[in-house]
Amino acid sequence: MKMNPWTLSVLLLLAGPLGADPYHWYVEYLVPDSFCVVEGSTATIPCSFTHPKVHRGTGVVLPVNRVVWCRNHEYCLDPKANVFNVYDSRKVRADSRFLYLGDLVRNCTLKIIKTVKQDAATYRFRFRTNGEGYTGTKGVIVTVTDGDDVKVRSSVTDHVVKEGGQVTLTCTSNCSFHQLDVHWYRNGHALPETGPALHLSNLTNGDTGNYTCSLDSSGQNTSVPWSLVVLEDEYRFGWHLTVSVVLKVLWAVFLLLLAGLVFAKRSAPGPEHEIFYSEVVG
Ligand SMILES: *[C@@H]1O[C@H](CO)[C@@H](O)[C@H](O)[C@H]1NC(C)=O
Ligand SMILES: *[C@@H]1O[C@H](CO)[C@@H](O)[C@H](O)[C@H]1NC(C)=O
Ligand SMILES: *[C@@H]1O[C@H](CO)[C@@H](O)[C@H](O)[C@H]1NC(C)=O
Ligand SMILES: *[C@@H]1O[C@H](CO)[C@@H](O)[C@H](O)[C@H]1NC(C)=O
Ligand SMILES: CC(=O)N[C@H]1CO[C@H](CO)[C@@H](O)[C@@H]1O
Repeated sequence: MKMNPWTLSVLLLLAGPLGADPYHWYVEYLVPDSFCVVEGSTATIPCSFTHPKVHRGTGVVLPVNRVVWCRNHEYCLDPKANVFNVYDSRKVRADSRFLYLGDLVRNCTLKIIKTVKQDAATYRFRFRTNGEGYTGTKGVIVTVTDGDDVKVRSSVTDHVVKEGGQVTLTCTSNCSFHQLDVHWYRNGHALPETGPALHLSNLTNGDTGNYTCSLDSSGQNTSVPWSLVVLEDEYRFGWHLTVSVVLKVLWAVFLLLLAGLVFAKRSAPGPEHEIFYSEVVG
């Protein structure tokens, strides 16, 4: 049976995703769907692409002749290209913070240096051959945070916890990408524990203090402090002790007064005694 190239390509497309498919168009962003960078730092979006090695109809090898990275546009196909395109191989701007580290064969890695808040967007890659183009529509959502949103959250609502109790503090931010590198501080001093959650159990007064977390080991971009007060049991015990001592003292005073009253009554010369005396004397 004789097949024309078109039929063959349709059959190949039906056969599913095949790396060896010579008609395959594909863009793969080698990062999570969404990731976050701290303002001022560098973001790299690793990316690779595949394009047909031959043209469906003519069988001619098609070199890629244009690559574009755009933001917030589904196909990077807007006439107002300058608004959406951050990189265009046809119009390279020397001063751009958007650097294309890729090539025209299979690597489409983009680097954004000195990220600013306005860089937060969905980034997509498009490439063209002479005949056709293809956009990786899935894109990558990049968020940029200044670190101001780093917060300590607690498993307890009250900042006062009883001695021996426990509390779990978690460090949250929009930059979840960085969460693995969380550092903890008590009163500004680094704690040995790292990671998004800090478990404090068997609390003692020594755990009282202001807790902060940061997203990098330099200690910059720390959260606002979360204060913990561990209420000592001794204090509670002391309070009970005071009450019982006061009660005992009151009881003792009462008994003394009673005894004094009885004694006074017995020793004081009453009218009956007078009679008695008078009788004796008389
Ligand atoms: C693409 O290029 C970048 C920069 O040269 C490199 O770091 C990366 O490993 C390359 N990726 C692939 C898939 O070749
Ligand atoms: C971080 O998240 C808060 C709400 O959780 C939001 O108000 C703020 O705009 C976010 N910041 C960034 C940089 O996305
Ligand atoms: C907490 O204290 C109890 C009793 O003092 C002890 O048995 C236990 O090992 C302690 N747990 C931790 C995590 O220190
Ligand atoms: C924690 O912070 C509060 C308010 O900023 C401050 O009054 C307190 O002294 C701090 N506690 C410690 C142990 O540094
Ligand atoms: C809010 C804050 O402290 N942001 C800082 C986070 O760290 C970067 C890099 O060091 C600084 O540029 C930000 O000012």
